[in-house]
Amino acid sequence: MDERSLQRCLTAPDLVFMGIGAIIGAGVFVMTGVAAATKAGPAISLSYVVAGCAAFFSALAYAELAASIGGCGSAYSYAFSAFGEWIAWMIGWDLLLEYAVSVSTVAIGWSGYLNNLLQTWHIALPTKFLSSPFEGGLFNLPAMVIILLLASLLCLGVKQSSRFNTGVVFIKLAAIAIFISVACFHVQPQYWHPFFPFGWEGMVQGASLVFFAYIGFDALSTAVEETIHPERNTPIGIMGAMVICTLIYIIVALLLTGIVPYSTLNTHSPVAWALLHLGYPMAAGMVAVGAIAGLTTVMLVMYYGLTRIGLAMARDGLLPHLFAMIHPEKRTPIPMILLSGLVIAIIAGLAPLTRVAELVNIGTLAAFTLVSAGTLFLRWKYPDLKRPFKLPFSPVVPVLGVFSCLYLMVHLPLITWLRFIIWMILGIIFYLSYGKKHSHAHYSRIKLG
Ligand code: ALA
Repeated sequence: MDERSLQRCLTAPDLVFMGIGAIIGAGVFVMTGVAAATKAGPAISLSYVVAGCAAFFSALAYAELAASIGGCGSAYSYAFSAFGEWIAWMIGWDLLLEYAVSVSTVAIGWSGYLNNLLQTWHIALPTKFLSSPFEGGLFNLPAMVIILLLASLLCLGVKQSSRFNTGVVFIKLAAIAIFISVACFHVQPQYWHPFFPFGWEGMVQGASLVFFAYIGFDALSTAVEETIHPERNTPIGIMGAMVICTLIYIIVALLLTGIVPYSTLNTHSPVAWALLHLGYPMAAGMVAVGAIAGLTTVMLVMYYGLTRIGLAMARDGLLPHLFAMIHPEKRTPIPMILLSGLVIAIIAGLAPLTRVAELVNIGTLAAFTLVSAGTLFLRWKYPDLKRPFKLPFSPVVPVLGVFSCLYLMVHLPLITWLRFIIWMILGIIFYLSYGKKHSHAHYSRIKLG
C-alpha cells in the first residue's frame, strides 16, 4: 500500500454511463408514483422539469469546477480552493453523510425489491433477516450483503467497477424502454385531467421530493483523477448523463400518470405495478429486475464517490493517513473502501432509515449551493483561472443555482434541519480535535494561465 495516484482509465462514454448509473434509481422507480399520488398528481412531470432546472444549474457549476480544479474530492476540493480549509472540511463532512446515508437507504430499498422478486419465484427469506431491530427484525441481511459485494468490486479496480456499471445500466435502460414501449399504447388522456389536482404548491412540493432522482451526477466529479482528458470528458459525462436522465424522467412521469389514475400510484414499485394493472405481468417482472439493477448502480457509484472524497480529505490530513493509502496493483483506496463499506453495511442492516433519508436531500442541496457559489467566487477571485469548460450566462446561472437549492432546502422539514445541524456540530468537534492538528493542506489547487 502506498500513496500512488489513482489510475487514469475512464472515457467520456464510461462517465455518461456512470452518471446514468448513479442518477436513475429509486427516484424514478419509486418516488414518481408516491409524489404523483400524494403531492403533484399528473403535474409530476412538471415537478421533474422544476427539480431538473435546479439540478441542471448545479450540474453546470460542477462541470466548470471539475474541469478547472479537478482532484477526486468534488465539492470538498472546490470549496478548499474557493473558501479555504474550514468550509472545505464542513462540506466534506456533509458529503460523507450524504453519500453514506444515500447508499444505505438505497440498499434497504434494494433489499425490499429483491424480496418481492424472490417471492414471485416462491422463495421466502426469514422476515427477521429483512428488517432492522427497530422494525421488529434482527438485521437487514440482503442490504448488508449487497454493500459488501460492492465493496469487493470497488476494491478490484475502477475499470472493473465501470464495466460492471455499464452492463447493469443497459439492464435498467432496457427496463425503462420496455415500460415506455408498452405504456405509450395505453395512454388515456382523461387521466391527465385535472393536471394540477393539488395546485401549483403541490407541484413544487413534488419537485422537492423528486429532486432525489437527480442526485448522483455529482459523484462523477469525484472521478476526475481517473478520467482521461478530464477537462473535456468530465463536462461531457455530467451534462450528457443529465440530459438523458431528464428526458427519461419527463417521459416516464407523463406516461405513468397517463396509463393509470395518479391516485393509485402510492405503492413501493409504481412503474411495475402500472404494467401489472394494464395486464402485462411479464413486462412488469422485467421492470422489477430493471429497478433492482438501477438501485445497484446507484449504490455502486455513490459508494465510489464517498471513497474518493474520503481519500481527498485523508490526503490533506483531515482524516487519518491510513485512508489515503492506495493498493499498488489495484490502484484503489482499499482501507477507505473497506472501512466505509463496514459503516454503510451496519447502517443499512440496523438503522430504520425512512426519515433519515431526507438527510440526503439537505446534504446534497447544501453541497450544490456551495458549488454554485464557488464558481461565482472563483470567477471573481481568479479571473485568469484556466477554465476548459465555462458555464454559460454567468452570473445568472450560478445565482439561480444558489437560490433554487436554498429554496428547496427551506422547504425541508424542521427535524431534517435538526439532524443536519447535529451532524455538522459533530463535524466541528472532529475538526477541532483531529483535522486542524493534522492538516497539511498548505497548497492551492488553482492553475492560472
Ligand atoms: N438519484 C438516485 C436515485 O434516484 C439517488 O436513486
